Amino acid sequence: MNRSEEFMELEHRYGAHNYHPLPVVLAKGEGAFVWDVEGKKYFDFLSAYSAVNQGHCHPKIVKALCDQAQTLTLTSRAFYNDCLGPYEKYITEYFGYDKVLPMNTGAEADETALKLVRRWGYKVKGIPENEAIIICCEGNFHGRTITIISMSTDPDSYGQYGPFTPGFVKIPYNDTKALQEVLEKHGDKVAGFLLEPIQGEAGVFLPDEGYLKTCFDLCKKHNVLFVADEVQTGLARTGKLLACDHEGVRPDIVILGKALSGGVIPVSAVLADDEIMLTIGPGEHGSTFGGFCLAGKVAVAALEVIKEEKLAEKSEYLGKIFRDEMNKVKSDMIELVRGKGLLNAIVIRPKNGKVAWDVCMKMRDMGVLAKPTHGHIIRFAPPLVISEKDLREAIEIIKEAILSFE
Ligand code: IF1
Repeated sequence: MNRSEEFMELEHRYGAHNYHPLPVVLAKGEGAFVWDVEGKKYFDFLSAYSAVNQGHCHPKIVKALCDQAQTLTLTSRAFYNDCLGPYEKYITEYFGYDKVLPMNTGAEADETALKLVRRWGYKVKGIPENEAIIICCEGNFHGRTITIISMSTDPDSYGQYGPFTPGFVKIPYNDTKALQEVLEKHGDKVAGFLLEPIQGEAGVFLPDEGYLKTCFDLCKKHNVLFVADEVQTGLARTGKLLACDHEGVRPDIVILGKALSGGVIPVSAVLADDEIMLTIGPGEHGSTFGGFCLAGKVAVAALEVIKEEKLAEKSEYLGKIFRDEMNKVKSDMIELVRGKGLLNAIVIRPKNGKVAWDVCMKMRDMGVLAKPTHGHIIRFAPPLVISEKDLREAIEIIKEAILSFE
Protein backbone atom coordinates (compact mmCIF):
# COMPACT_ATOMS: atom_id res chain seq x y z
CA MET A 1 0.00 0.00 0.00
CA ASN A 2 1.35 3.44 -0.87
CA ARG A 3 0.65 6.46 1.36
CA SER A 4 -2.45 7.50 -0.57
CA GLU A 5 -3.93 4.04 -0.18
CA GLU A 6 -3.21 4.08 3.54
CA PHE A 7 -5.09 7.36 4.04
CA MET A 8 -8.01 6.22 1.92
CA GLU A 9 -8.16 2.98 3.87
CA LEU A 10 -8.30 4.92 7.17
CA GLU A 11 -11.25 7.00 5.98
CA HIS A 12 -12.99 3.91 4.72
CA ARG A 13 -12.39 1.96 7.91
CA TYR A 14 -13.14 4.65 10.50
CA GLY A 15 -15.29 7.27 8.74
CA ALA A 16 -18.99 7.16 7.95
CA HIS A 17 -19.59 6.31 4.32
CA ASN A 18 -21.50 9.50 3.48
CA TYR A 19 -19.23 10.46 0.57
CA HIS A 20 -17.70 8.78 -2.44
CA PRO A 21 -14.54 10.82 -3.11
CA LEU A 22 -12.38 10.70 -6.19
CA PRO A 23 -9.34 8.60 -5.19
CA VAL A 24 -6.75 11.31 -4.58
CA VAL A 25 -5.33 12.25 -1.17
CA LEU A 26 -4.45 15.92 -0.88
CA ALA A 27 -1.86 17.31 1.48
CA LYS A 28 -1.16 20.87 0.33
CA GLY A 29 -2.77 23.74 -1.53
CA GLU A 30 -1.68 27.08 -2.95
CA GLY A 31 -3.75 29.32 -5.21
CA ALA A 32 -5.34 27.23 -7.94
CA PHE A 33 -3.19 24.19 -7.19
CA VAL A 34 -3.23 21.25 -4.80
CA TRP A 35 -0.66 18.52 -4.18
CA ASP A 36 -1.26 14.92 -3.14
CA VAL A 37 0.65 13.06 -0.43
CA GLU A 38 3.03 11.68 -3.05
CA GLY A 39 3.85 15.26 -4.10
CA LYS A 40 2.00 15.22 -7.44
CA LYS A 41 0.58 18.63 -8.43
CA TYR A 42 -2.96 19.17 -9.72
CA PHE A 43 -5.17 21.98 -10.96
CA ASP A 44 -8.11 22.17 -8.54
CA PHE A 45 -11.26 22.50 -10.65
CA LEU A 46 -13.70 22.05 -7.76
CA SER A 47 -12.50 24.73 -5.30
CA ALA A 48 -14.12 22.83 -2.42
CA TYR A 49 -17.51 23.45 -4.06
CA SER A 50 -16.69 27.14 -4.55
CA ALA A 51 -15.50 27.73 -0.98
CA VAL A 52 -11.96 28.59 -2.06
CA ASN A 53 -12.78 31.21 -4.70
CA GLN A 54 -9.84 33.27 -3.38
CA GLY A 55 -7.45 30.33 -3.90
CA HIS A 56 -6.00 27.82 -1.44
CA CYS A 57 -4.23 29.28 1.60
CA HIS A 58 -4.54 32.88 0.42
CA PRO A 59 -1.75 34.65 2.38
CA LYS A 60 -3.88 37.63 3.41
CA ILE A 61 -6.75 35.45 4.64
CA VAL A 62 -4.45 33.00 6.42
CA LYS A 63 -2.66 35.92 8.10
CA ALA A 64 -5.97 37.34 9.36
CA LEU A 65 -6.79 33.90 10.74
CA CYS A 66 -3.42 33.32 12.42
CA ASP A 67 -3.14 36.82 13.91
CA GLN A 68 -6.59 36.60 15.47
CA ALA A 69 -6.07 32.97 16.54
CA GLN A 70 -3.25 34.12 18.83
CA THR A 71 -5.35 36.90 20.34
CA LEU A 72 -8.95 35.81 20.92
CA THR A 73 -10.88 33.11 19.08
CA LEU A 74 -14.31 32.76 20.64
CA THR A 75 -16.32 34.63 23.25
CA SER A 76 -19.83 33.40 22.39
CA ARG A 77 -22.49 36.03 21.96
CA ALA A 78 -22.99 36.24 25.73
CA PHE A 79 -20.48 39.11 25.58
CA TYR A 80 -19.48 41.69 22.99
CA ASN A 81 -16.09 41.44 21.27
CA ASP A 82 -13.94 43.80 19.20
CA CYS A 83 -14.23 41.82 15.92
CA LEU A 84 -17.94 41.32 15.33
CA GLY A 85 -19.12 44.93 15.11
CA PRO A 86 -16.47 46.02 12.59
CA TYR A 87 -17.22 42.90 10.51
CA GLU A 88 -20.97 43.59 10.59
CA LYS A 89 -20.41 47.19 9.49
CA TYR A 90 -18.08 46.04 6.72
CA ILE A 91 -20.27 43.30 5.25
CA THR A 92 -23.55 45.26 5.39
CA GLU A 93 -21.94 48.23 3.61
CA TYR A 94 -20.26 45.88 1.12
CA PHE A 95 -23.61 44.39 0.05
CA GLY A 96 -25.88 47.31 0.87
CA TYR A 97 -28.20 45.81 3.51
CA ASP A 98 -29.24 47.18 6.90
CA LYS A 99 -28.17 44.13 8.88
CA VAL A 100 -26.38 40.79 8.92
CA LEU A 101 -27.06 37.67 10.97
CA PRO A 102 -23.84 35.63 11.24
CA MET A 103 -23.86 31.82 11.23
CA ASN A 104 -21.31 29.13 10.31
CA THR A 105 -22.42 26.73 7.59
CA GLY A 106 -24.53 27.28 4.53
CA ALA A 107 -27.28 25.05 5.88
CA GLU A 108 -27.49 27.09 9.08
CA ALA A 109 -27.74 30.30 7.11
CA ASP A 110 -30.52 28.79 4.97
CA GLU A 111 -32.34 27.68 8.13
CA THR A 112 -31.93 31.18 9.51
CA ALA A 113 -33.41 32.67 6.35
CA LEU A 114 -36.39 30.30 6.59
CA LYS A 115 -37.00 31.44 10.18
CA LEU A 116 -36.78 35.08 9.14
CA VAL A 117 -39.24 34.50 6.30
CA ARG A 118 -41.77 32.88 8.64
CA ARG A 119 -41.32 35.57 11.30
CA TRP A 120 -41.79 38.31 8.72
CA GLY A 121 -44.82 36.46 7.39
CA TYR A 122 -46.50 36.50 10.81
CA LYS A 123 -45.31 39.81 12.24
CA VAL A 124 -45.28 42.02 9.15
CA LYS A 125 -47.45 40.43 6.48
CA GLY A 126 -50.03 39.21 9.00
CA ILE A 127 -50.31 35.56 7.98
CA PRO A 128 -52.20 33.58 10.68
CA GLU A 129 -49.66 31.77 12.89
CA ASN A 130 -48.45 28.34 11.70
CA GLU A 131 -49.95 28.82 8.26
CA ALA A 132 -47.05 30.45 6.42
CA ILE A 133 -46.02 28.89 3.12
CA ILE A 134 -42.53 29.07 1.66
CA ILE A 135 -42.17 28.29 -2.05
CA CYS A 136 -39.07 26.41 -3.16
CA CYS A 137 -37.87 24.84 -6.41
CA GLU A 138 -37.58 21.29 -7.67
CA GLY A 139 -33.94 20.26 -8.04
CA ASN A 140 -32.84 22.60 -5.25
CA PHE A 141 -29.87 22.09 -2.96
CA HIS A 142 -29.80 24.12 0.25
CA GLY A 143 -28.01 21.76 2.65
CA ARG A 144 -28.55 18.70 4.78
CA THR A 145 -30.73 19.51 7.82
CA ILE A 146 -34.11 17.84 8.18
CA THR A 147 -36.01 21.05 7.44
CA ILE A 148 -33.88 21.76 4.39
CA ILE A 149 -34.22 18.26 2.97
CA SER A 150 -37.96 18.67 3.49
CA MET A 151 -37.68 20.95 0.43
CA SER A 152 -35.54 18.49 -1.54
CA THR A 153 -36.77 16.53 -4.56
CA ASP A 154 -33.67 14.30 -4.62
CA PRO A 155 -34.34 10.91 -2.95
CA ASP A 156 -30.62 10.59 -2.09
CA SER A 157 -31.01 13.69 0.08
CA TYR A 158 -34.39 13.04 1.73
CA GLY A 159 -35.01 9.28 1.50
CA GLN A 160 -35.77 7.63 4.86
CA TYR A 161 -35.08 10.80 6.83
CA GLY A 162 -38.77 11.65 7.34
CA PRO A 163 -41.06 12.81 8.83
CA PHE A 164 -40.44 16.17 7.24
CA THR A 165 -41.06 19.82 8.06
CA PRO A 166 -44.35 21.06 6.60
CA GLY A 167 -44.99 24.47 5.06
CA PHE A 168 -43.20 24.17 1.73
CA VAL A 169 -44.66 24.22 -1.76
CA LYS A 170 -42.35 22.91 -4.48
CA ILE A 171 -42.59 24.28 -8.00
CA PRO A 172 -40.52 23.54 -11.11
CA TYR A 173 -37.39 25.70 -11.44
CA ASN A 174 -37.19 28.13 -14.34
CA ASP A 175 -40.99 28.24 -14.58
CA THR A 176 -42.44 31.68 -13.87
CA LYS A 177 -45.97 30.48 -14.71
CA ALA A 178 -45.79 27.92 -11.90
CA LEU A 179 -44.75 30.64 -9.47
CA GLN A 180 -47.52 32.92 -10.68
CA GLU A 181 -50.12 30.18 -10.23
CA VAL A 182 -49.12 29.42 -6.63
CA LEU A 183 -48.99 33.11 -5.79
CA GLU A 184 -52.40 33.76 -7.32
CA LYS A 185 -53.91 30.81 -5.47
CA HIS A 186 -52.21 31.08 -2.05
CA GLY A 187 -50.49 34.49 -2.18
CA ASP A 188 -51.96 35.71 1.09
CA LYS A 189 -50.39 32.76 2.91
CA VAL A 190 -47.04 32.82 1.10
CA ALA A 191 -44.25 34.47 3.08
CA GLY A 192 -41.28 33.83 0.80
CA PHE A 193 -39.82 32.29 -2.33
CA LEU A 194 -36.41 30.63 -1.90
CA LEU A 195 -34.19 29.81 -4.87
CA GLU A 196 -30.65 29.39 -6.13
CA PRO A 197 -29.94 31.92 -8.92
CA ILE A 198 -28.19 29.03 -10.69
CA GLN A 199 -28.87 25.51 -9.42
CA GLY A 200 -25.51 24.02 -8.39
CA GLU A 201 -26.26 20.47 -7.37
CA ALA A 202 -28.65 20.12 -10.29
CA GLY A 203 -25.50 20.31 -12.44
CA VAL A 204 -25.00 24.07 -12.87
CA PHE A 205 -28.48 24.50 -14.27
CA LEU A 206 -28.97 28.06 -15.58
CA PRO A 207 -32.47 29.50 -15.74
CA ASP A 208 -33.56 31.48 -18.80
CA GLU A 209 -32.52 35.10 -18.97
CA GLY A 210 -35.01 37.29 -17.15
CA TYR A 211 -36.21 34.47 -14.86
CA LEU A 212 -34.88 36.04 -11.66
CA LYS A 213 -36.30 39.47 -12.51
CA THR A 214 -39.73 38.09 -13.39
CA CYS A 215 -39.82 36.02 -10.18
CA PHE A 216 -38.76 39.05 -8.17
CA ASP A 217 -41.51 41.19 -9.71
CA LEU A 218 -44.10 38.48 -9.06
CA CYS A 219 -43.00 38.29 -5.43
CA LYS A 220 -43.28 42.05 -5.04
CA LYS A 221 -46.76 42.02 -6.57
CA HIS A 222 -47.91 39.50 -3.96
CA ASN A 223 -45.96 40.94 -1.01
CA VAL A 224 -43.70 37.87 -0.80
CA LEU A 225 -40.01 37.88 0.16
CA PHE A 226 -37.56 36.97 -2.61
CA VAL A 227 -34.79 34.94 -0.95
CA ALA A 228 -31.59 34.11 -2.84
CA ASP A 229 -29.35 31.24 -1.75
CA GLU A 230 -26.03 32.60 -3.01
CA VAL A 231 -23.98 30.16 -0.92
CA GLN A 232 -22.44 28.68 -4.06
CA THR A 233 -23.19 31.31 -6.73
CA GLY A 234 -22.20 34.35 -4.67
CA LEU A 235 -18.89 36.08 -4.02
CA ALA A 236 -17.72 36.51 -7.63
CA ARG A 237 -18.11 32.88 -8.70
CA THR A 238 -20.44 33.63 -11.64
CA GLY A 239 -18.76 36.82 -12.84
CA LYS A 240 -20.62 39.26 -10.58
CA LEU A 241 -20.41 39.72 -6.82
CA LEU A 242 -23.83 38.04 -6.54
CA ALA A 243 -25.44 35.99 -9.30
CA CYS A 244 -28.62 38.07 -8.84
CA ASP A 245 -26.59 41.11 -9.98
CA HIS A 246 -26.70 39.70 -13.53
CA GLU A 247 -30.37 40.69 -13.66
CA GLY A 248 -30.21 43.73 -11.42
CA VAL A 249 -32.28 41.97 -8.77
CA ARG A 250 -31.76 42.95 -5.13
CA PRO A 251 -33.10 40.03 -3.07
CA ASP A 252 -34.98 40.75 0.15
CA ILE A 253 -32.76 38.18 1.84
CA VAL A 254 -29.31 37.02 0.68
CA ILE A 255 -27.71 33.84 2.03
CA LEU A 256 -23.91 33.56 1.87
CA GLY A 257 -21.44 30.87 2.95
CA LYS A 258 -18.51 28.92 1.54
CA ALA A 259 -16.14 31.57 0.08
CA LEU A 260 -17.17 34.10 2.74
CA SER A 261 -14.16 32.70 4.60
CA GLY A 262 -12.03 31.87 1.57
CA GLY A 263 -12.42 28.28 2.71
CA VAL A 264 -10.33 28.50 5.88
CA ILE A 265 -13.13 28.15 8.46
CA PRO A 266 -16.93 27.78 8.19
CA VAL A 267 -18.47 31.25 7.95
CA SER A 268 -21.98 32.00 6.69
CA ALA A 269 -24.28 34.98 6.83
CA VAL A 270 -27.80 36.20 6.15
CA LEU A 271 -28.29 39.75 4.91
CA ALA A 272 -31.58 41.64 5.08
CA ASP A 273 -33.07 45.02 5.92
CA ASP A 274 -34.50 45.99 9.30
CA GLU A 275 -38.14 45.27 8.45
CA ILE A 276 -37.15 41.60 8.13
CA MET A 277 -34.16 41.25 10.44
CA LEU A 278 -35.72 42.94 13.46
CA THR A 279 -38.53 40.38 13.56
CA ILE A 280 -36.11 38.16 15.50
CA GLY A 281 -35.39 39.46 19.01
CA PRO A 282 -32.79 38.62 21.67
CA GLY A 283 -32.76 34.95 22.63
CA GLU A 284 -34.88 33.89 19.67
CA HIS A 285 -32.10 32.52 17.42
CA GLY A 286 -28.34 32.04 17.54
CA SER A 287 -25.27 29.83 17.50
CA THR A 288 -22.25 29.38 19.79
CA PHE A 289 -19.79 30.07 17.00
CA GLY A 290 -21.90 32.32 14.75
CA GLY A 291 -19.97 35.56 14.24
CA PHE A 292 -17.02 34.45 16.35
CA CYS A 293 -13.83 36.52 16.40
CA LEU A 294 -11.96 34.41 13.86
CA ALA A 295 -14.93 34.51 11.50
CA GLY A 296 -15.18 38.28 11.63
CA LYS A 297 -11.52 38.88 10.84
CA VAL A 298 -11.34 36.15 8.19
CA ALA A 299 -14.53 37.24 6.42
CA VAL A 300 -13.38 40.85 6.14
CA ALA A 301 -10.08 39.67 4.63
CA ALA A 302 -11.88 37.27 2.28
CA LEU A 303 -14.24 40.01 1.06
CA GLU A 304 -11.36 42.46 0.63
CA VAL A 305 -9.49 39.96 -1.54
CA ILE A 306 -12.52 39.65 -3.85
CA LYS A 307 -12.44 43.41 -4.49
CA GLU A 308 -8.66 43.93 -4.46
CA GLU A 309 -8.01 41.14 -6.93
CA LYS A 310 -11.07 41.97 -9.07
CA LEU A 311 -12.23 38.36 -8.85
CA ALA A 312 -15.69 39.03 -10.30
CA GLU A 313 -14.23 40.57 -13.45
CA LYS A 314 -11.66 37.77 -13.71
CA SER A 315 -14.34 35.14 -13.32
CA GLU A 316 -16.46 36.73 -16.06
CA TYR A 317 -13.49 36.96 -18.45
CA LEU A 318 -11.98 33.54 -17.79
CA GLY A 319 -15.36 31.82 -17.84
CA LYS A 320 -15.92 32.93 -21.42
CA ILE A 321 -12.55 31.50 -22.42
CA PHE A 322 -13.40 28.19 -20.75
CA ARG A 323 -16.76 27.78 -22.51
CA ASP A 324 -15.43 29.00 -25.89
CA GLU A 325 -12.56 26.53 -25.76
CA MET A 326 -14.67 23.60 -24.58
CA ASN A 327 -17.26 24.29 -27.27
CA LYS A 328 -14.51 23.88 -29.89
CA VAL A 329 -13.76 20.29 -28.83
CA LYS A 330 -14.93 17.77 -31.38
CA SER A 331 -16.05 14.88 -29.21
CA ASP A 332 -19.48 13.29 -29.14
CA MET A 333 -18.92 12.72 -25.39
CA ILE A 334 -19.58 16.44 -24.91
CA GLU A 335 -23.32 16.82 -24.98
CA LEU A 336 -23.43 20.35 -23.62
CA VAL A 337 -21.21 23.02 -22.07
CA ARG A 338 -22.96 25.50 -19.79
CA GLY A 339 -22.27 27.94 -17.00
CA LYS A 340 -21.66 31.51 -15.98
CA GLY A 341 -18.34 33.02 -14.98
CA LEU A 342 -16.18 30.22 -13.57
CA LEU A 343 -19.14 28.07 -12.51
CA ASN A 344 -19.40 25.66 -15.42
CA ALA A 345 -20.43 22.13 -16.23
CA ILE A 346 -20.09 19.71 -19.10
CA VAL A 347 -22.84 17.19 -19.69
CA ILE A 348 -21.15 13.95 -20.69
CA ARG A 349 -22.69 11.49 -23.15
CA PRO A 350 -21.44 7.97 -22.29
CA LYS A 351 -19.22 6.36 -24.92
CA ASN A 352 -18.22 2.69 -25.11
CA GLY A 353 -19.35 2.28 -21.50
CA LYS A 354 -17.20 5.24 -20.38
CA VAL A 355 -19.00 7.80 -18.21
CA ALA A 356 -18.26 11.10 -16.40
CA TRP A 357 -16.43 9.26 -13.60
CA ASP A 358 -13.99 7.74 -16.13
CA VAL A 359 -13.33 11.20 -17.59
CA CYS A 360 -12.62 12.54 -14.08
CA MET A 361 -10.23 9.64 -13.38
CA LYS A 362 -8.42 10.32 -16.66
CA MET A 363 -8.18 14.04 -15.81
CA ARG A 364 -6.87 13.14 -12.35
CA ASP A 365 -4.11 11.06 -13.92
CA MET A 366 -3.27 14.02 -16.16
CA GLY A 367 -3.31 16.58 -13.32
CA VAL A 368 -6.79 18.17 -13.19
CA LEU A 369 -9.26 17.48 -10.36
CA ALA A 370 -13.02 17.67 -10.91
CA LYS A 371 -15.96 15.67 -9.64
CA PRO A 372 -18.95 14.22 -11.46
CA THR A 373 -22.47 14.89 -10.30
CA HIS A 374 -25.60 12.86 -11.14
CA GLY A 375 -23.38 10.40 -13.01
CA HIS A 376 -23.28 12.33 -16.27
CA ILE A 377 -22.28 15.92 -15.45
CA ILE A 378 -18.83 17.26 -14.54
CA ARG A 379 -18.54 20.56 -12.68
CA PHE A 380 -15.62 22.84 -13.57
CA ALA A 381 -15.03 25.58 -11.01
CA PRO A 382 -11.37 26.51 -10.43
CA PRO A 383 -10.36 29.09 -7.82
CA LEU A 384 -11.00 32.55 -9.30
CA VAL A 385 -7.37 33.53 -8.76
CA ILE A 386 -6.24 31.15 -11.51
CA SER A 387 -4.16 32.95 -14.16
CA GLU A 388 -5.20 32.96 -17.82
CA LYS A 389 -2.06 31.03 -18.70
CA ASP A 390 -2.78 28.34 -16.11
CA LEU A 391 -6.42 28.17 -17.15
CA ARG A 392 -5.42 27.63 -20.78
CA GLU A 393 -2.98 24.91 -19.73
CA ALA A 394 -5.71 23.16 -17.73
CA ILE A 395 -8.14 23.48 -20.64
CA GLU A 396 -5.65 21.63 -22.89
CA ILE A 397 -5.44 18.81 -20.34
CA ILE A 398 -9.23 18.59 -20.06
CA LYS A 399 -9.57 18.50 -23.86
CA GLU A 400 -6.92 15.81 -24.18
CA ALA A 401 -8.57 13.73 -21.45
CA ILE A 402 -11.95 13.84 -23.17
CA LEU A 403 -10.45 13.15 -26.60
CA SER A 404 -8.58 10.12 -25.24
CA PHE A 405 -11.91 8.26 -25.29
CA GLU A 406 -12.43 8.85 -29.04
C1 IF1 B 1 -22.44 18.31 0.42
C2 IF1 B 1 -23.62 20.05 -4.23
C3 IF1 B 1 -22.14 21.95 -4.20
C4 IF1 B 1 -25.19 24.86 -1.53
C5 IF1 B 1 -26.18 25.86 -1.56
C6 IF1 B 1 -26.44 25.73 0.77
C7 IF1 B 1 -25.47 24.75 0.88
C8 IF1 B 1 -24.83 24.31 -0.29
C9 IF1 B 1 -26.59 26.47 -2.86
C10 IF1 B 1 -25.14 24.19 2.22
C11 IF1 B 1 -23.84 23.25 -0.21
C12 IF1 B 1 -22.59 21.52 -1.10
C13 IF1 B 1 -22.36 20.78 0.15
C14 IF1 B 1 -21.76 19.45 -0.27
C15 IF1 B 1 -21.94 19.34 -1.73
C16 IF1 B 1 -22.33 20.69 -2.17
C17 IF1 B 1 -22.68 20.94 -3.52
F1 IF1 B 1 -22.95 19.18 -4.94
F2 IF1 B 1 -24.43 19.40 -3.45
F3 IF1 B 1 -24.34 20.80 -5.07
F4 IF1 B 1 -21.50 22.87 -3.66
F5 IF1 B 1 -22.21 21.99 -5.47
N1 IF1 B 1 -26.78 26.25 -0.42
N2 IF1 B 1 -23.32 22.69 -1.18
O1 IF1 B 1 -24.60 24.45 -2.68
O2 IF1 B 1 -23.92 24.63 2.68
O3 IF1 B 1 -24.09 23.52 4.91
O4 IF1 B 1 -22.60 22.54 3.20
O5 IF1 B 1 -22.03 24.74 4.26
O6 IF1 B 1 -23.33 18.51 1.25
O7 IF1 B 1 -22.09 17.19 0.10
P1 IF1 B 1 -23.12 23.80 3.84
